[in-house]
Amino acid sequence: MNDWKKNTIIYQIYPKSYFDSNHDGSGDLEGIIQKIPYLKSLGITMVWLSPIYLSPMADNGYDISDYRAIHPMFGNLEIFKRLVKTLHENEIKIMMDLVLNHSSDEHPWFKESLNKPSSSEEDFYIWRKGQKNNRKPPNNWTSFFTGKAWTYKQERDAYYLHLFGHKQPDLNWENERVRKELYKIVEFWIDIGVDGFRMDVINLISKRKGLPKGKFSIALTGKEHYMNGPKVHQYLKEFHQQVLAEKALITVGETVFVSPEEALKYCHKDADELDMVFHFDHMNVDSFNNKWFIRPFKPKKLKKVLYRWQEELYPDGWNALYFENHDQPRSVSRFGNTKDYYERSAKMLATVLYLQRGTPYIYQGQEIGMQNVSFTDLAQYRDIETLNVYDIGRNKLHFTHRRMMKKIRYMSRDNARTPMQWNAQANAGFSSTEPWIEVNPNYPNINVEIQESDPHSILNYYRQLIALRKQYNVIIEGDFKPYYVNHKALYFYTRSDEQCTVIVIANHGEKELAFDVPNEFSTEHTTPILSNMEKKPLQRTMKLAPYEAQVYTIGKV
Ligand code: ISL
Repeated sequence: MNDWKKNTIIYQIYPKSYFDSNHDGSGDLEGIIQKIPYLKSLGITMVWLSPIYLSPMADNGYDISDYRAIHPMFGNLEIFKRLVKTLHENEIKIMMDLVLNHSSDEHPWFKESLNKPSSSEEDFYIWRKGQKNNRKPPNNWTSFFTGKAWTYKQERDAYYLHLFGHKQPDLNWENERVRKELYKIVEFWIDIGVDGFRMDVINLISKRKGLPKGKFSIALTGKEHYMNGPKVHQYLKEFHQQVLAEKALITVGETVFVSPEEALKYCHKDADELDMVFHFDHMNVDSFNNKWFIRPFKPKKLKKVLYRWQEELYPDGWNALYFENHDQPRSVSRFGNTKDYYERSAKMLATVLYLQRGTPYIYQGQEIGMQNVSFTDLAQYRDIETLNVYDIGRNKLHFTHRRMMKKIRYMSRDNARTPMQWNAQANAGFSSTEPWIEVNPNYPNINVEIQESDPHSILNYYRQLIALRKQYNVIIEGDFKPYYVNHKALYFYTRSDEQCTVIVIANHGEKELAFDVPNEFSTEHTTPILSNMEKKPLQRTMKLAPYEAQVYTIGKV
């Protein structure tokens, strides 16, 4: 991977919730343009936009009905081009979200496929006759959003496959015409000047021939027949060769349920597929089998997963470093302590994550420590997955309302989707009118404006971390080595190259922690370079307060 790619620091924007410039309650592209000075001040070098294409918005834009058009809620192509130009003038690149596993059922391709049946190879979607004289779906696969992965249509007297919502039919990648059409779409955006792509659930695009019956699973029945499916690497190599190769693009694939070994097949430096992937191992540490079966968070689990990925993707792969995105709860609420150590724990989490080897992804609002939202009423939620899960929980599993609301408050994707908190004015300065989803009521205390003026804020800590990555090449390229791997709360790892070593130490716990610094590190020639408390010298025996983090350099820089 080229150096510029390794140096890139990516900031994810969920456009609907970022900044509303036209007073309709939803964020838009013009709003992002207005916030470019803020983005620049963070030091990030690329923004990734969640989908802004034309869409009926059944899944907030992850259901696309025209891949070449912008949803009017966000603006139009002219404004988009101005956004690209203005970002580029500010030395910020732009990454688009590509949703190529499925489209919307309102896409003309689907309408045509519905009304003009063809043979299964020529179809743009995956249609099958049902079992039992067409009365039962073709197989037992279930959808990511609960329920069956098949919907019957009278028009064709058949069922179509949708691994997500019923308004998100899966595209038939077996059909070469489908692939060619999708590649043309990608070229369209490259020609406009886009610098990278995040590929939604890209490891699901190849389904096993015959669509066999799946093994029952509380998580997802059928997944063994399409996760990293038989032709996924063939397709991605073709995609790379025909469209992506030789272009200055960053690509990241969202790959659900991959192991490091599987991940390497996508992002090995010689794979000619993707630069890196988003895995979910660390997002599963507080649940069991299925994200809605929540269990208490244990810091050691998280640490082990992070270390494992650091070690196993080295040296031929490359990590995508993230704790948050538009599908995940807020990390400080999840892995930190918002009650007693709110700021400190938010900074500690950022320290251990972003000094690892890989590309940092910061999700909007994470840099100010935005927290989960405590909606009390189901009607306050907007997310399709959340609403479906409530329905199944109540009506199929007979869980109480209280139990379901507790799960939702912890895990709902809407935790990440409440409007960006800009200031203490009405609607958190996000919009002059009522937003599409309520703002987190904590906005008078947690917002950009307050944190701008406080040198010790979470926001300014993120700026320091970003600056460090730019200052020390060892943080980008250096080897990773963990110590105290079995300790339940202590992070101790190094990054090193021939010139310099960076030591990262942190206490992911509620109790003070004492430990010895291994003898191989001289305490004399170390320099403290960052801390979420007071910087202090490295000593043979160290004490760390709850959630304290300290970072040092040894040697020439
Ligand atoms: O949040 C999840 C549901 O439990 C994840 O499993 C999520 O569905 C999965 O990571 C895929 O996510 C991506 O594709 C979805 C879309 O809803 C998500 O927003 C997107 O990130 C379908 O396009």
